Amino acid sequence: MIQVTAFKWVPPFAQGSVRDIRVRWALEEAGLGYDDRLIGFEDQATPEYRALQPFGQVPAYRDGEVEMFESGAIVLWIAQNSDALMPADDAGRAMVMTWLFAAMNSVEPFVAELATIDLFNADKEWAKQRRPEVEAFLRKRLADLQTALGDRNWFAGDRFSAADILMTHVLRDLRHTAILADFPALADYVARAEARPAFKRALADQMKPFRAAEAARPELAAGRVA
Ligand SMILES: N[C@@H](CCC(=O)N[C@@H](CS)C(=O)NCC(=O)O)C(=O)O
Repeated sequence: MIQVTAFKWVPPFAQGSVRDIRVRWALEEAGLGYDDRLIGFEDQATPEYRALQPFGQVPAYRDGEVEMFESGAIVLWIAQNSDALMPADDAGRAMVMTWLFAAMNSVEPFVAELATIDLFNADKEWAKQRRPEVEAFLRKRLADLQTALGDRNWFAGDRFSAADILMTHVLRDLRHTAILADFPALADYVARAEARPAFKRALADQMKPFRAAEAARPELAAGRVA
């Protein structure tokens, strides 16, 4: 049975964004069942967990064949054997890989820098000074991304693919801002991806343990944002 590690609970700002959702979503699209192995913060530093994920993070993944970490690599691995996530022809596969890496390497750093400022450092003086430039760079990247998408529904060959899982997840990390509203084609793209039943199942399954933890300890839910 495929196994994916995930957290038992994370603070509200991270709920729905933890990177195991990338893997859960890919597995759902591929029609593959899996077990989620839930870990607590106390498990992250254990030698047993570090052997699976050297940085103590989630997700880690194992199936009958391989053990892996790095969500992008895991999604790519799952996609290689799934028509739902990757076309059969070489040109199509190359395009999926291209856009999957574009999401992680050419878009995510800009989104992550803004999120780091807004979610962890908003009240710091350096963050207030740096934020306008970070947002300006991000907006330029989003404008280029929107142009690249054009009037297509999906990034690689205009069919849903593993690349869209990564790109959607990256863009979702802007949902604490209104920035995406200024890029309507990208906002529609994210909405289209989030409407997929496989995404909804992945999200619900990530949230399930968080809700259970909060039902047992209501103080954990304090500060929830949508
Ligand atoms: N590049 C890694 C990053 C994994 C990562 O940042 N995981 C976060 C959750 S989204 C985590 O486990 N954070 C806890 C920590 O770093 O201690 C991947 O994509 O798998």
